[in-house]
Amino acid sequence: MKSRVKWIGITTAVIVGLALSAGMTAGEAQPKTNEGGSQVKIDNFTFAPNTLTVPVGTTVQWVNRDDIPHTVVSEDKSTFKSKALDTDDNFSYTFSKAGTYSYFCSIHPKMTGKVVVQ
Ligand SMILES: [Cu+2]
Repeated sequence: MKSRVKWIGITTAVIVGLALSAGMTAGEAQPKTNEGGSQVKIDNFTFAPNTLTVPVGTTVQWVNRDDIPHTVVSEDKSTFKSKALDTDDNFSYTFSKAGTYSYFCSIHPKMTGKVVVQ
């Protein structure tokens, strides 16, 4: 009885170990399109990080992890403007000029965020 429990424990450890190493290999093989934390997560009516600082030329991706739709619209409403993003949808914009870009969600205008490009 005791040895059987131990065997199950070892098997679980091996399976978890294999899964982890497989995951790491797959992660390394992917092109690094979002290097340096250039992703903004939308969840619970919040953009996180609320202020993101990136170098010029960075493509920032917003991904909606909330269970209701949100949008990503620049303050001037013309620099960038996403469609309504459903859960797990994403939107990307490449910042080719330095500056501070404030943006908001047009569905919930109290949701605001900022990208600082330098
Ligand atoms: Cu919203």
